[in-house]
Amino acid sequence: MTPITRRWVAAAMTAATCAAATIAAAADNTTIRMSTPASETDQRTVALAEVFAPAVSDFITYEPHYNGSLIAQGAELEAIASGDLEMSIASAQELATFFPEFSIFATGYVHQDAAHQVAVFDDPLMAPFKQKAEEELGVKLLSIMYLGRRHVNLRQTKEELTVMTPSDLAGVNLRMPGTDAWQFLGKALGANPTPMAFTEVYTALQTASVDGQDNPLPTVVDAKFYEVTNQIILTSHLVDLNYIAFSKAIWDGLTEDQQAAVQAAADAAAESARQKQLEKESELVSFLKEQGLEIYEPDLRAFREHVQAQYVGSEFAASWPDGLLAKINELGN
Ligand code: KDO
Repeated sequence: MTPITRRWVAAAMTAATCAAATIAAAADNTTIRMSTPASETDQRTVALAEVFAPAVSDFITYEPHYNGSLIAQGAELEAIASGDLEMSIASAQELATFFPEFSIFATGYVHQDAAHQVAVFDDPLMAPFKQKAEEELGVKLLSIMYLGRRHVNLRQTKEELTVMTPSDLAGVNLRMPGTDAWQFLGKALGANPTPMAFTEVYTALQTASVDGQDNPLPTVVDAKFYEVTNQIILTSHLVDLNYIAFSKAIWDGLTEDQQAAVQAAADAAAESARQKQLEKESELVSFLKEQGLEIYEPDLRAFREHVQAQYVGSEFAASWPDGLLAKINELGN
């Protein structure tokens, strides 16, 4: 973190700790505000509402806020640090804005599948990352959620633009979420990335202010992007994840039994969402084809090699602890 960010976070965390102590002293029941840009029908938020919330309802009132309605996408971690929020579904890209080394988990073609994500998250290699987020940001990373394989999804028909290699994306105005790690990935794919909040993407596609976006198939369906796009190129450029992020100040005010219940509930919700998301990924190709979208696999080797080559020698790679990429690879197939 920069010195200014560090000072800001330290001050915000002190405020959050005081607020949490007041809450803990005042009541056995704590309200947990969860904010996300995702909808209430996204499998991750469904699992939080249907698996997490009931399991902790004795001592937690779960208050979800969807579609970025409470906190704008990307501002959730700061909000948790300052006590304005208690929970979010955070991306590695967002954590990388505070701790650049998290960008390793946001790098194209690093994670291989959902099981690999879990193996990495549960491995001791993750301990210093979790510790830093707790100690320097006041955010406890409880569990890992599977978002899915991100693919490129364009307005142009395949006839207008066929994408087989990264050079075919030259000049394509691709919406990517708005942090440096996301923008870097968009460039690494060969496209011209445009930062934009998730909640604005549908309209941007509809009005042709961007050519396309990237997201896993369940998100393309949940957010109805298929209504305003014509093709999906199965680039699988990022097996995407989110962390269930929880206020450390609130966590510290819970009893040991309550902490264990919160942890178990988060793990159960993550597992439930992962299975549903995997199921949806395998089913949705036929649904999307029925909606008239063209779906095809590009030259995956060309994409993988191009993306990986962009990271070599990048400022992101410079922040990765020595040997970490090799350890992550060893945990895969
Ligand atoms: C997106 O903005 O494209 C993204 O997929 C990024 C993810 O990290 C995640 O925040 C997600 O949006 C939202 O939860 C909406 O699904």
